[in-house]
Amino acid sequence: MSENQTAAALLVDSLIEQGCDRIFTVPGESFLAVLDALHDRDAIDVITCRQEGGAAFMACADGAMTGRPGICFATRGPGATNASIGVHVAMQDSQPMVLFVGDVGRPMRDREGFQEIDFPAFFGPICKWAARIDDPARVPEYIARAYATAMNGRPGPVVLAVPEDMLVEEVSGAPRPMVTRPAQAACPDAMGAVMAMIGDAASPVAIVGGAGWNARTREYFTQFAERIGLPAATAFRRQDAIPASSAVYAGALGYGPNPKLVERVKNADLLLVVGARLGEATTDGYTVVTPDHPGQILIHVHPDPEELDSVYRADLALCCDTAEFAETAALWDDDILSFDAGAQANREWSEWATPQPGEAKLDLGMAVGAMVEHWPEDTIVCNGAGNFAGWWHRFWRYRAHPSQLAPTCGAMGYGVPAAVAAARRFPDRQVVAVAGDGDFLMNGQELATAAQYGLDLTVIVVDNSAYGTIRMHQEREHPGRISATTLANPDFAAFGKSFGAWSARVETTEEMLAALEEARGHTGLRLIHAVTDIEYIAASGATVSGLRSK
Ligand SMILES: Cc1ncc(C[n+]2csc(CCOP(=O)(O)OP(=O)(O)O)c2C)c(N)n1
Ligand SMILES: [Mg+2]
Repeated sequence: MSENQTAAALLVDSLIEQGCDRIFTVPGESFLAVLDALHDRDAIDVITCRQEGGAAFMACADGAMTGRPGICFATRGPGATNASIGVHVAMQDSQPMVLFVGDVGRPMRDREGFQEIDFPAFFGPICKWAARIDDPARVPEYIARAYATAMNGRPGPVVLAVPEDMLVEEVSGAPRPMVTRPAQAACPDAMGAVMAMIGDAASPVAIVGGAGWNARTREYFTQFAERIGLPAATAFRRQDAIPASSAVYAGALGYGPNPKLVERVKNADLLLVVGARLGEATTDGYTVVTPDHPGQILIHVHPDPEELDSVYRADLALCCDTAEFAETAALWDDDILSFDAGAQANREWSEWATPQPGEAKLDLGMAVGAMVEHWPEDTIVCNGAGNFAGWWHRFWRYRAHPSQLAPTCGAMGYGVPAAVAAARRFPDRQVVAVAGDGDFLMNGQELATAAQYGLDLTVIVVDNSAYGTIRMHQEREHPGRISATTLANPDFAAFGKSFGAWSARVETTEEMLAALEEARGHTGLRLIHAVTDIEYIAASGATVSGLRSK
């Protein structure tokens, strides 16, 4: 039990006890006491960012990589509202994260004090738990609970408001011991039923990823699926859940999926869904798999009881840790049928994921194909939202774990901050942020953070002078009536250079391939400004004018 410490010092020591080794922040006067406590605690690497949206995205991505909450500190009203995008993404992406918000002093509360917001009310609907620490003596309890809540069941974000005057109070007390994610085993009877149901199936498909899926889950689930020839598809933006090198990898669901995979899922007589929520993007608006899925058996394995039998009716619902499930399945020693479908689905995916030269002056399919050949297998690919991401989702081979940092909730601006977090967490790996011209300028200023910390990462800005995705939908709904979707852009290569990056501007496939090679040979910041034609809009080969004529 320590005496004479501030609540802020106890808070920081409680974070260290929970294994926190990094925080992302934009400072504010509301939590100076925390910054002061961090001054002489080397266990925590403090990353000072340029906008709280970027800082919160970094924390979300860090949580996705480590499985323990990524930590962000932001100041009251203006900082917290900026950071809210990261909280929303962590919620929809099921990623563990804790956002601390410096709050107004307790004597100022409820007068609409300077930058005051009722944070538990503001964040309540977009996080797992939002609370305020009023009593310094309870700091250890709140920190341990924040970690437990962020990691338990379906992981997600927690928001804790910390009043300025509470942080400077002196308090005695010690951190609570480290909490771990409870790993509930799969019930043996239910496992027997799973195996019997799969054994009776003619055309089963697995859809996996999410909810604390980790390297162990991946390893065992892949073993299991390979052993029985089970086609293993990944949920939207969970492509690193199964190695792309697996002989039964069937590709990813989500936007622009392989039509053959969609047919396979629709025609499956049994779906083994592990970790995935079967959200709107994965199921294309709840159509690829319908909530009642007539004629199909649905086995749903998820660590959170709230997810089971909620949107989707499950024929068999297993509430357990995905790694526990996968290990038990991999080591199951009763013989069950083996299917040809895994190899077949893998061939269909491989064909779909192999780029063919197209008409475009700068062919992004060929560029990603060249990256697959020349960049390391464990390269981490990060992206935000926009059409540009489609080429990487379709043609990049996500072979390592983690190797995909991409918001399942489709928030723009995620790629660069996620790449900053990845480059700091994995300094020996290649990290690539792929961004659109719209997407990039949402958080492109975090290149300053990358430069400040000497990080090695490459940014590819795909510039079609448009909010292309929206333009594409606009052309379909309101042909020929372009409204609010055109962008006049800066010189992105010069922008990169201003942060000290090596950069190049490319307009053709040949120039792009050469720039990629050169970028790979450099260290530090690298930026490729890839100028593309808005007409050439989707990895599926669709064009804006093609849509117009529909
Ligand atoms: C934060 C945020 N704002 C708005 C949107 C809506 N939105 C989705 S994609 C998109 C356009 C993306 O443009 P760009 O980054 O240039 O990529 P492109 O589609 O042109 O490849 C917009 C505005 C969003 N998903 N997220
Ligand atoms: Mg664009």
